[in-house]
Amino acid sequence: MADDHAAQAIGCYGSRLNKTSHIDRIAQGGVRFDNCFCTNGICAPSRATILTGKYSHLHGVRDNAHVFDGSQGTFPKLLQAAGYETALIGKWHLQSDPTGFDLWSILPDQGEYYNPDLIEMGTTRRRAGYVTDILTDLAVDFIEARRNSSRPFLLMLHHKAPHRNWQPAVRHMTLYDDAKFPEPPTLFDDYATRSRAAAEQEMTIRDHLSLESDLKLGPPPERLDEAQKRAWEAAFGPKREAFRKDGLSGDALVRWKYRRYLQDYLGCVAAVDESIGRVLDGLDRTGLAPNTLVVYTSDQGFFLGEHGWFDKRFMYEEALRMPLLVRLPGRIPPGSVNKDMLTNVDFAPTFLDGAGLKKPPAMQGRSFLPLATARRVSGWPESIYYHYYEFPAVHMVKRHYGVRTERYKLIHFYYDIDAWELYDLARDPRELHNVYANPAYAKVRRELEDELLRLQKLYGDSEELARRFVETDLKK
Ligand code: SGN
Ligand code: CA
Repeated sequence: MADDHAAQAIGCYGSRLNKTSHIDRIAQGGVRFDNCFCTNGICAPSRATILTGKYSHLHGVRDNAHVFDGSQGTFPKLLQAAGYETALIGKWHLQSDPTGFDLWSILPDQGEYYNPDLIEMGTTRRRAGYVTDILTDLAVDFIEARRNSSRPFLLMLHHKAPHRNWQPAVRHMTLYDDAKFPEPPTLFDDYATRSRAAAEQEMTIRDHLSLESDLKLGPPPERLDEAQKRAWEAAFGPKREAFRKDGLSGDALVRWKYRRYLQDYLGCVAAVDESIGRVLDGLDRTGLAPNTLVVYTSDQGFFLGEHGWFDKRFMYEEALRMPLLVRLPGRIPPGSVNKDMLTNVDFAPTFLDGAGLKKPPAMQGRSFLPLATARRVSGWPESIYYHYYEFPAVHMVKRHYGVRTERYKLIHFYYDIDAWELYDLARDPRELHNVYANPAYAKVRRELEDELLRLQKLYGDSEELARRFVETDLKK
């Protein structure tokens, strides 16, 4: 799993920005899911959902400030009980110590890109090098060690990259210096027709990226060693000089920021792609590949300039969609593509299914493995439910919940606002025209409102519960 890796920056999803030849190997050998969505688009809630197979209001991590209660049921615990050797390497972000793992090596909180600290089974130590490489070394060591074991295993490798503030490995610092990136048609979005939630966020490329740290016009971070600092200077120093000389402003400055943002974001992705190649090679070398379920995903999507934004959180497409590639030789036909609607709530039941285990009744999702082999699974859900809570907080994306079907999306923003948005994704894939008040959509709107209530009831969420959480969150 990567952190904040959008499908728009993955080759096999049709990226116009970069190539990811190693990540694509998973899709070539398995299935690419085109409609996988997160149910609450930030880090800790998504991770807790993946572990528990439950929505945020049930596992308790509704935003990044909540501490995960590690005594609850998770899929790693069930695999462990079934004899699996379980390991967790990388970003965790759930604040309590991991449970259900025989071995864990985690980054404290968000972790650092260069010379990061790792908490290894409770003991903190600093490791020299670049975070994506260090985590990959640990993962490959774990895979190599399986040669001497007859036990099945679970390995969760959770990269920090390409999370903000996008610091690439030394070897990738200038990788995109000559690249020209196509501009998203909505880079200069004016948010007309939408609720004020879209206009009032704080995550625009124009105003909310810092020149110093995000766009690296400042000095190298203290944490770098001397050689890393020299490489940093060599890569970013000339950009600082050019910036001073050019004196850009207005839209030209936005375009410059957009380009600098993508250069570093994609630079970070490049190391993640190499990492996946090394992990897949490790599985091949040890002979484990033919009998291993391999999954590549990200805790949520990300805006790469669409609507003028970076970051995620909104129920709009780029942030909502999770990349999801799954390989299981012998069970999933190579090169498949699936368009059913699934969510991160379905992950835990799927992983249990892959191991031949039944999901406990308390898990809310269902295994999507049958989707990879059958053209249609009868009774598969045709809509997904979303609920985002972290407000007021960094980036100021208002609380909202909603439903997405194959064609439509209905969103309700609440708390310091009471606003509805409705999108016809077939006519308006970029979500620029809110048709909630359009009489031509009255029937669609009623149907979606019913569907939203049905899903809230099904999953045990409600307007009233949302109001209660506002009170408890604000008291914190
Ligand atoms: C940090 C980032 C934010 C980001 C959150 C949550 N700022 O606060 O941009 O939205 O993490 O990200 S930074 O300047 O410190 O990078 S999450 O993926 O962990 O949910
Ligand atoms: Ca994230």
